Amino acid sequence: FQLTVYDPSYQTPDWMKEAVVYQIFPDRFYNGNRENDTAKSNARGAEPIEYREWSQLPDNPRLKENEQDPTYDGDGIWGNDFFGGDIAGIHQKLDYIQSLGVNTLYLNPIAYAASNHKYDATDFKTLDPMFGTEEEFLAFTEELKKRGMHLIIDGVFNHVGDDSIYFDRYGKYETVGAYEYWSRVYDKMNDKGMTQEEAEAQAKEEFNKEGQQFSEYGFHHWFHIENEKMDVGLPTERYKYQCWWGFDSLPEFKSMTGEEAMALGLATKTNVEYASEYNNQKLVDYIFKEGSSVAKSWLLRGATGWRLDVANEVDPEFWREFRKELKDPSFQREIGCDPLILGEIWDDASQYFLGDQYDSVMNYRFRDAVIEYLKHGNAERTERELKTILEDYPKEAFYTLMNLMGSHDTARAIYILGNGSDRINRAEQDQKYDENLGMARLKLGAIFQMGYPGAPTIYYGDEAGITGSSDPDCRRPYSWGKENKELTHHYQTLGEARTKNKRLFAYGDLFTLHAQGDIYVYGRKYKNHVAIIAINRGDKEQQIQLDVSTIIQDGITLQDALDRDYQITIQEKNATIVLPPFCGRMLLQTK
Ligand SMILES: [Ca+2]
Ligand SMILES: [Ca+2]
Ligand SMILES: [Ca+2]
Repeated sequence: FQLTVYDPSYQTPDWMKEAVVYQIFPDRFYNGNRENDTAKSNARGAEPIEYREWSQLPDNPRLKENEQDPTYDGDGIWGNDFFGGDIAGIHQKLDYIQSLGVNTLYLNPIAYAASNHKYDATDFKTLDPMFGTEEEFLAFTEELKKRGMHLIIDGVFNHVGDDSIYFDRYGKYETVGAYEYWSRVYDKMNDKGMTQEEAEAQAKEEFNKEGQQFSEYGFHHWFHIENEKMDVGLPTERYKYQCWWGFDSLPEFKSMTGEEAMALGLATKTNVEYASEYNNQKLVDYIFKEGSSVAKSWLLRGATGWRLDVANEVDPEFWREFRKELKDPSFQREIGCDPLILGEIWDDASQYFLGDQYDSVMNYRFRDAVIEYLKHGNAERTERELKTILEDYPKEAFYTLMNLMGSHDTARAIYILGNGSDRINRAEQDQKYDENLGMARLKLGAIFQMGYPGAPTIYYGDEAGITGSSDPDCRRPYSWGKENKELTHHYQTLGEARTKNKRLFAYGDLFTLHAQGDIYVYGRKYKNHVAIIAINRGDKEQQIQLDVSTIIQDGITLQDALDRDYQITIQEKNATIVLPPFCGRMLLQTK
């Protein structure tokens, strides 16, 4: 085991401990304003926008590339298919969302970007025009506030899109982007034999004449672009530059030494003694330090937290300073809340929970452990895995974790639980996938999540029975009018129980009462208030008798929130629980 030594004053937002989260991929939830569907004329560069009907599936160019699928109906281009979902659509569906017991939204990126997933920012500070206007966004956050709801948005501060005001590879924006600048400089050096100094001077003059603006933040110095051509003679010919995982659509912020940053006019001092994006002080100012920065301006517009994409690829010092700025008491007073800082970390996140970086992470460890149990039994193993998480993390972080069953980055939970394989491109193509089995197990997974410490998180449409293999199949439009009502009702019942017993579930202690084979039982206790969550993932009825004297007294009666005819009374220290096949119970104390 490990010992995590953390700052004793480490605190995380209580609202996240009390949260039930609904994650939305905004293009795919609901089209609340058809006018913005055509707000842009192009996707990335000169690529067209591929408009798709709500009843269609996401374009998956792999179906064409790998399989020559005769039913393929896309245009072969990645990330340019749009369905029209927007902020107005989410706004209009808030009653429905709240009916699930949800009090917090997590939206995939909403800032201006070329692709449908928007992890390729064009302009970090502006709402994407296809998602709506500034007014629509402010009306939305105003409504969330009125309803006491919170909003987590998604930030990618490791890279941007090549089609952006920062890089401007395609010459679309008034600012002088880095690619636009250096490609012109290198062309002059290579074609006209100029020195770099001469080439830069002439390029600057030309940009000024064209009426283009050099950003005061020095965007043109934020990236690493070399005087070396790639793909020579092909339509994709370009100068070589550093990009995320080799994707030329995603240029990465350059790591630089303090001396380099000072020489480029990006800093007046060295922040760290090694090459880091954190030495680029103008970038730091722009992303989170000044009042009009990306991170602060969205919080001032009503968001209440940030989910940080590929957080582990950015210098931890960057995040330490990020936390200091956002957690500053006077800034918290200004925005009226303690903003959540949540990292995208897939494995052990202990090093980020020492009090100086994150409040929470997307808890994929929880997802993996619960899915493993639901698919294969062996509750002992899952209990060990979950206990390791509990032991690894400070309590403040553990109770704030985003406990998900799936996301935009994984196949849908119902599909995986129904024995679908995420190596198959489309759920319907997997002969082994059993949707009814997936649904039965998903229901149990929802019970597990809703009773557990941390914020249970529903990926939009999981509660409606939407299926899908890995990305992009897991990003299907919400099935309005064709929802699986039984499943939705199940989530609503659980959400109601979680809401009515908020303090118990948000702050209560956790007790594993039994974890063996197909059966997993845990208890929650807050002051004198107790709940028992009992799950049988097997296909045989089981009756279990458990000594519960550590958390509950004789004579207390508990009622199943999911089957109100079922009650148990504690007798001689014991709880006796009958669990039919594929049954989960959320047993709550009656008065
Ligand atoms: Ca496409
Ligand atoms: Ca729309
Ligand atoms: Ca430009």
